Amino acid sequence: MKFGTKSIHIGNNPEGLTGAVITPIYQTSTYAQEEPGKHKGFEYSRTHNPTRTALQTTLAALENAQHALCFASGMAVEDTIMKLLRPGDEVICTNDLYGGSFRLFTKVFANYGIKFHFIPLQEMDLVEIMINSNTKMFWVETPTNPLLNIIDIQSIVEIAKKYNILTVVDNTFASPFLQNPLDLGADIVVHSATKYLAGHSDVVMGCLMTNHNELHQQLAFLQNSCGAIPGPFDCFLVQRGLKTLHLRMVQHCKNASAIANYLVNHSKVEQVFYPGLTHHKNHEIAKKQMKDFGGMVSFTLKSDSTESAFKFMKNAKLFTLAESLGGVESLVGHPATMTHASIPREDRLKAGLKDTLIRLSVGIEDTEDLLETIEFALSKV
Ligand code: P1T
Repeated sequence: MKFGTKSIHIGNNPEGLTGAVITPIYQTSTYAQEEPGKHKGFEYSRTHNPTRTALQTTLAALENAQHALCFASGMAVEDTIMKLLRPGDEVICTNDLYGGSFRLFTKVFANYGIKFHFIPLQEMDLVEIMINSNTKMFWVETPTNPLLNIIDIQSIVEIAKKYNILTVVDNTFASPFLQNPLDLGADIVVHSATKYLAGHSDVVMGCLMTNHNELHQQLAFLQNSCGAIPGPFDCFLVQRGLKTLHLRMVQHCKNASAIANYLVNHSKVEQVFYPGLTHHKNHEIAKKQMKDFGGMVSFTLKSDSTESAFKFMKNAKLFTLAESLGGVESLVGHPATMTHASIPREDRLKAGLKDTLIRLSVGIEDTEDLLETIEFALSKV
């Protein structure tokens, strides 16, 4: 079964009592039991809820996984995965990653004795040097947020298997329509479902998928013990969003590619970060592991004043100035003061994230209108 059919049919079955075609929002905290311990598989909604189960079934199918778990946010997923580790364990992470992930790792889990190494994982020759007997996990974000670096998942997995290290891939920027890390050997895939999966900027949620039965059990245990679950209404919204993911992603990619190619040829633009550009340094790896190149484009202007960047953002009227990404409407963001402000400036600059970087989450509007907006905003710089 192909992706679009799966997103519409798997996990979406008419409900037994009435035949309702859409899975109901089971707004209940608990379930009647016939006798103590005798129930229909649902005891309490922190552990299981039918609306959540339906969504998890769809999500697992979209990442070719046996198991999926949904959480209250992308950060709640990351928090739960880190609880697989013990004091003294070490994690090797991408040095360009979502600022909130950096904050969780360095400001929360570092206090519990877990050590994080941030390196450019796209430079494969650096990877093996960082491994020691305490290394337990690779945290791979690809494409990276916000610089759109591409990390070779298969090559990381090869090294990870050699040293018995878990590979976790944050697949938020690609979406399962463009990239399936489990097929490339990763152990766990993570999404901020807030983004492309939900797709309409109206819900905050996270999810993970895996093919390991034991890991799934451990993660479900942690989820139930710690409790960061999404509510049934949010599950309904994400399940609805998923049904058009395959259509939305095509237009996101088309628009982003048109904008990236326009920016590359503009006299006021210094550098464009988009893995679909043939001169992008990881373009060949992107071509190998992704079906298309995604809806995110970052760039810098030749003028190195943040004021110029702000002027662009102010005048790009169809791009709302806001955090987040992956919704149908285009957004523009300034990572240094917004999504990545929690990373110390020195570390940001070391990773290549300049104060003047502009990040676009390109929506699914008509291409011509978006190009016109970009042209106008650049004329004001
Ligand atoms: O916002 P939340 O659903 O908790 O997801 C966190 C998260 C995890 N991973 C990646 C790659 C992300 O981009 C995010 C959230 N990012 C933004 C809010 C942003 O604007 O970049």
